[in-house]
Amino acid sequence: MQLSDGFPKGFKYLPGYFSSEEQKELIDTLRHLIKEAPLFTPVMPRTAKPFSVRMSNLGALGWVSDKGGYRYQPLHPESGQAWPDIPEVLLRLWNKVGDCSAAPEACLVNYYAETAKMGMHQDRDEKTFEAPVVSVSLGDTAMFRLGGVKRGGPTQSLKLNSGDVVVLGGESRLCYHGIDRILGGSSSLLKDGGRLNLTLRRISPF
Ligand code: MD6
Ligand code: FE
Repeated sequence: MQLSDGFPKGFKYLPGYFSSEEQKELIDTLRHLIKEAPLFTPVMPRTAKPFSVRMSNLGALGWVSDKGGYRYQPLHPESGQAWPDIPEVLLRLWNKVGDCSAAPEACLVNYYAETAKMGMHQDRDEKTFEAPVVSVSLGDTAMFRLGGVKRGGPTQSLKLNSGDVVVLGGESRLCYHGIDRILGGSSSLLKDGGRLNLTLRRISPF
């Protein structure tokens, strides 16, 4: 089922896309990958204020933020190592739901402890907006806020549960969005609680 009523064109909300068995396998895979590319705490450009979310990346390029700005880079900022490959299961997801002929180049991994959140933002550090951003939620439920392409317009709130997939493509690609809060204890998928969000992205024009 694909719910699209009331959502911007090109936005897809695919609740329960991954079964609980598939979610467990994905978490096992991610646990190994995060050992190779540990979560780090990015800081805001200029102010150096730390994000409440911890991050890592998979793929040829990874999104980082530090005093110098936001950018994509091929190496982990702390270990200096290349990011691990994006696992097959996520490449398959992109091919199924992304409506895009080019492969993803980055998978941003965001870890939210119970108190973490993410302010309203657009994903616009990519060099192309032709490709969508495909997002997977795992672990505790999040309150996701979706706005329009202009800051300050009307917004709607959506609960993202473990296993849900969201696609920001087409006209919705540059919609503002953020995470208002995490519902702590709502899932037992992650041993230590909290939420993982994966976002698959294409950076280069194709
Ligand atoms: C999150 N998601 O779900 C934050 N970005 O934790 C995002 O920032 C996001 O869900 C682009 C496309 C889909 C998303
Ligand atoms: Fe985003």
